[in-house]
Amino acid sequence: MLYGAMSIVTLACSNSKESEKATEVSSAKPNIILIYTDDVGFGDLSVYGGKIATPNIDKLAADGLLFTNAYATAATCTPSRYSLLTGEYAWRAKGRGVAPGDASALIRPGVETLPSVLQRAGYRTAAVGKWHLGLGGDEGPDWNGELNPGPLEIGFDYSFIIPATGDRVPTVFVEDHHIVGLDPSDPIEVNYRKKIGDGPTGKDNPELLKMMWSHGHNHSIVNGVSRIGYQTGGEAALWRDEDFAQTFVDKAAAFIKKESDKPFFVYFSTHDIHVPRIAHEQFQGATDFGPRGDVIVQLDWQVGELMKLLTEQGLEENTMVIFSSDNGPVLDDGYVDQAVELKADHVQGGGLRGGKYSAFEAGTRIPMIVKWPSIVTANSRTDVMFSQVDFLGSIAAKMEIPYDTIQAVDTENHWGVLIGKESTGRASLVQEALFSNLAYLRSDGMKFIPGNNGPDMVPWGPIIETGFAKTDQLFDIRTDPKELKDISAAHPSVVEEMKKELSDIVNN
Ligand code: NG6
Ligand code: CA
Repeated sequence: MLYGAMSIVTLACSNSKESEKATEVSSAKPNIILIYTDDVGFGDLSVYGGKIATPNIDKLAADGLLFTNAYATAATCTPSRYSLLTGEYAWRAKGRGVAPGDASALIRPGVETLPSVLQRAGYRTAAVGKWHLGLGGDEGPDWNGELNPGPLEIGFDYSFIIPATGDRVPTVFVEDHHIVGLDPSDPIEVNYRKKIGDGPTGKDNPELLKMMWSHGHNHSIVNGVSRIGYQTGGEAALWRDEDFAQTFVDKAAAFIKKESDKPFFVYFSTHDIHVPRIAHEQFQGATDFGPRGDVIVQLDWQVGELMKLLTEQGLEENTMVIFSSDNGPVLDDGYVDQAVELKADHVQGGGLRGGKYSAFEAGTRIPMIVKWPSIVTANSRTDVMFSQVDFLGSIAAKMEIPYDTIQAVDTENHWGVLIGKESTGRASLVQEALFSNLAYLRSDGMKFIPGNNGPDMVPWGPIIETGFAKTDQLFDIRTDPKELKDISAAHPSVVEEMKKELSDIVNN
């Protein structure tokens, strides 16, 4: 199903006196849970036309507001997360592309962040799940010592994370400043340049794998899966991929139960549906779509568990739940998990062109739902353009908390759009694709992809068009939502205008 061509905001009306009263009582400082999923495409959820049933996520939409023109800032994880948390486009400095698992902290103490704004508003804040924004100072992470700086130094009161993604070493959980369950007599060592220790690798010992690699991902084997990077030691601390979902739900639940006498913010960053797609045993085989289907079902289960908790704790009415994804979808992203073979009629990008890594729409247009029963109209829908870089500015404005506008230079206040009460959003946004190439989209539907020398297909395994061409491209995504017709030759003045606008933003 393709929503791109819709042009009016449709908001169901239910403005009773009752709901206005509730608004006054509860709207000042709602709890906020941001469920930030990984690689979930615009068409991956059943509420967006996906073939795999996601009843709990669909229920969020039935209870809240569904976005059809919401965007991550980038088509990969690290830059999207960087921008979401800081309110600054990641491409403004080098070194903010997909981070290796031993990267230093990309967001340093003192930098303005969404959680630090919320701390100043009196919130208790937690980061649970995938991090992928680096840990430690310039010398890199001290895995056997204190992992500092990390989430706690940039606005989170509590963190329980995996350092990067499931496909990268070290394969351990980190709680606050330390690896969980590390035995000091068996220190862990990590190396991204050369093999260390005498453990098996995916390259040399494929017979030990429960899921074969397809490209990259053939270094150290942990839990029957080979990863990117080499690792040795730390045996007692090594994770089981199957346990991610339950572990994250438990950690978030414990935080919420402990902190619910104050407003709280939980950045619940699921590993699903990133590779390796190893669902818990209870979800394995849940659909006919293979491991990618399993982890979509597991993702939906996590949403259901969190919503159940809110209801049990009496927190549902005044908790704003935001559900979104960090970038678009990919099928084969490095493991042989039959995502391509079993896809059948599921259209992960919802009919948009491209996918993860791409400058085309499927790279950054992502699912987004906001549920907040006391404020947001149930079963409503908006096609107003929204960028995740605006969470900071919007929430800060709502809380009336000043923030560092020099650092958080790209964020704007679109609170009204976020809660479905405003039909004008930002005028334009920048989309970061592979190799930091940029595309530029205006709210009038004009999309400009500057000419560049990048490859036209992602140059390793995934069969995805990058959207790059040697010459400038122009699309009108209102009339051509699949970006099939480059109209740059017919509209040279629009190309020039947009080139100038993009250059002004880049040089700001
Ligand atoms: C790529 C990995 C891919 C994934 C991606 C980051 C290879 C061949 N591919 O380099 O598997 O890890 O990085 O994904 O190594 S992201 O969602 O975290 O940005
Ligand atoms: Ca991602």
